Amino acid sequence: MSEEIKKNNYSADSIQALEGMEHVRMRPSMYIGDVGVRGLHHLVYEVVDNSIDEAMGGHCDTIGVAINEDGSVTVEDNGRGIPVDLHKKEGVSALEVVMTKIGAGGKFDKDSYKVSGGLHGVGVSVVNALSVHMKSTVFRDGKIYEQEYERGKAIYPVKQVGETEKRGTRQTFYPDDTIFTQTIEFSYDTLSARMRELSFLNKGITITFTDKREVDEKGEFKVEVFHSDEGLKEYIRYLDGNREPIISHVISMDHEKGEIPVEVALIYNTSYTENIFSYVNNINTHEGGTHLQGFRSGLTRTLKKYADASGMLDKLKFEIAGDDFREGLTAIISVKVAEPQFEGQTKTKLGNREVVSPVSQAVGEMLENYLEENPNDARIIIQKVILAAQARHAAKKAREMVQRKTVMGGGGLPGKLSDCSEQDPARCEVYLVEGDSAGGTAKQGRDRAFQAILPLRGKILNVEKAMHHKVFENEEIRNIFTALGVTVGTAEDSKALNLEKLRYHKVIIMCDADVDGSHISTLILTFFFRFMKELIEEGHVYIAAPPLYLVKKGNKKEYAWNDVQRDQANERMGGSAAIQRYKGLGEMNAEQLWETTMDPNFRTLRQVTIDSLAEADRVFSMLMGDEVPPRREFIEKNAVYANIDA
Ligand code: 0RA
Repeated sequence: MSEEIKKNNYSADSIQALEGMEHVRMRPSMYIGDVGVRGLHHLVYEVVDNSIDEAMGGHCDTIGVAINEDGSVTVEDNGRGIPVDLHKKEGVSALEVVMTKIGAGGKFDKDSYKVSGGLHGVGVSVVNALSVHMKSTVFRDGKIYEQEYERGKAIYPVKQVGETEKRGTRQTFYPDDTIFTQTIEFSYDTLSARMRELSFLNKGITITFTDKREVDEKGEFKVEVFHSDEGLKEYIRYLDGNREPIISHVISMDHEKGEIPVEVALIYNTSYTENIFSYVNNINTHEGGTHLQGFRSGLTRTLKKYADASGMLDKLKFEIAGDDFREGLTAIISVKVAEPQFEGQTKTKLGNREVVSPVSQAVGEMLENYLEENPNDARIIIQKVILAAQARHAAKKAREMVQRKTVMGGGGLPGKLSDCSEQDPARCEVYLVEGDSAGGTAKQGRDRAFQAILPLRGKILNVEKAMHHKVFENEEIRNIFTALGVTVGTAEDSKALNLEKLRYHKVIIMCDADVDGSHISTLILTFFFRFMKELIEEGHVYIAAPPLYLVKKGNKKEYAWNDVQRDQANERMGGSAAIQRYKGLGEMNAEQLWETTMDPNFRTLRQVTIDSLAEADRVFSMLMGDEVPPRREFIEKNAVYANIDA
């Protein structure tokens, strides 16, 4: 055993095989959350996390991530390389212990800057257990070592395969399709968004992301290089690129206070949206927690103090509330916590109390300095806060109107809603349908036992550009709230959505399969994302997929959802079938709409999911905001299915 390893307290019991690899394969969701698309991508994050840890410890600066030709993934870093010498207790190499024993990774290197935890940090052995094949290559002490595994079991002991000047670790794995039965295909966009996010969260590291599955016209792979020298400051500029700032700089800070490294960046823009993204150990904490609490209290306290001293609030007739300080605010908070406690429904809420005050203090100091040095910006911010308070009073009135009219208030359901007869929300679904005429067809075609129809008039309000009270005053939007039976505001949080009375567990957006239709779906999705995010996060939102073509010959008919299917259907019918292109839902009769788009046995529903809140925010602000060029570019790039679920 080497000196280094002894120094790191690499003793017999420091590696504990907590659970067997068999257990991982039996209960994969316990380790990676689920075995769907999300869990699949989680494998990559797990492996990359280890390299990020190595980089944060100051041992490497470059990470390569590649989707290979065969669909496997390779992650490589230029760190110290995982040790390969003998592990006394286990009688095999340290590498083999890390790769094949559950729970070994975390306790491995006490000196290193290790912060992984929570959702991630289950260890690379979990990835190994869930892969049909995995190969580790270590470049260390001038030598190249290799070991391969099948479904988590080493197929030979670590062997030296050559010499090298390089240092580092390379991991290649091919996910097990008997575990990931839904798909083992990695999404370029999902991985690329995460690598970008990681590069902003860990400034100075270079992450190269390559997709080798296909080549472009020039015969080259798709490659992106992510590197950020300014970290969160740059991240804010990226996120808010499609919004108009009202102050001259991104306000930011990066320091360790006490034991807890805190990084914060923020800006104010002309929008009415509060956009705070919080991270703990590079994990997006959707549900917030103590770091967010610290941020809010630091922000409110400091701005309030400044505003009071400025005299700008003197003639004000109403109270300023915490929310008012956050309208038009985009902020990112990133903390690193050694032993994070994650709470909440999705285990994405930080519970560590000791985090509150260091974050609050750091934010306070940062803001105080900025306001002092930029009095003009300070005035602009306070003015915005006052306007927000005014608007909030108006919005509150409008919202109370909606509440009074919701089911519980006895105001009844919207007149346009054709409800279903089933009472159990878990079995009920509602179709939000573009236009009254398609709504009529859907009403005839549906199974009224469990399917409700709510027709929406033309283009619903673009909430991205509207003040909040306008949103709650809008009739279509009020109908959606009332029909769904959800309300805004809980005892804990005035803006949280109350889903307890949700009347349908599937909310299905059904629009024409054309540009207008996709615009309308996007408007509805934007509304859900900004005002009913929990509805999406809980998996209740779906998009229906009406067919594009009807292919018909004699008494044979087939529907097609794309040109390939159309041509195949035509061929099956001998090549001379009549082809009808549906220009909208309106061209289908009730029976056709049922058969293709509403019958649970045949329809395709696309569930709307959010990989990254930050990326989704950016996409919505771009699609629905003022700037035209980036929107056009996005739509051209995503021509067939604009990837709105980011
Ligand atoms: C513990 C000890 C040492 C290296 C690592 C962990 C290590 C792990 C990973 C995982 C991915 N890339 C990695 N790079 C390094 C070695 C300590 C030493 O050499 O002194």
